[in-house]
Amino acid sequence: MVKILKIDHLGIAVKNLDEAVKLYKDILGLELVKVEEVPEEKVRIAMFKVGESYIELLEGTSPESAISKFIEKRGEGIHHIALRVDNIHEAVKELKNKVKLVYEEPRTVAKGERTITFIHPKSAHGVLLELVERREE
Ligand code: CMX
Repeated sequence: MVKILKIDHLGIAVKNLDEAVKLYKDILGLELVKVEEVPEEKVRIAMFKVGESYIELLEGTSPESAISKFIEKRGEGIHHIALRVDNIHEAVKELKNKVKLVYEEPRTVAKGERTITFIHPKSAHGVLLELVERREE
């Protein structure tokens, strides 16, 4: 059985990251943990801490980005739910014959900080599910 530890974050696709940050930081008063570019995924993200989890705002940095395509088709909104796993390679081994994975070989991104894959929304009742293992909190 895959060991899922918690909801790591909710990913929200936005057109303009700096504009969206104002709502979460200045109006809602959440703690902005970091803003970073993730070139492997062609996105720029802002992470806000909400209790034990995060809200991740994502802006596409290229028209080919999954985020830009999502916004083009559906507009801004919730893009994915990320589940923290303790061992992503074990999780992939366990799941690959049961669901459609976007990356059968998990990708390590953000200078090694996390390793990710996704369960395709067609295998998950219309929700894109990210699986993420973090090197450290
Ligand atoms: N949530 C729910 N459904 C989604 C979706 C999402 N985020 N993205 C696409 N879909 C739906 C589309 O609406 C479409 O449905 P219909 O056929 O009913 O119209 C279907 O999935 C299309 O699937 P597809 O043809 O396989 O591919 P897409 O080009 O739309 O890409 C996906 C979908 C999931 C493969 C692509 O978005 C992907 O590779 N995602 C993983 C990478 C990613 O999302 N990176 C950004 C985040 C990075 C980070 O968190 O750091």
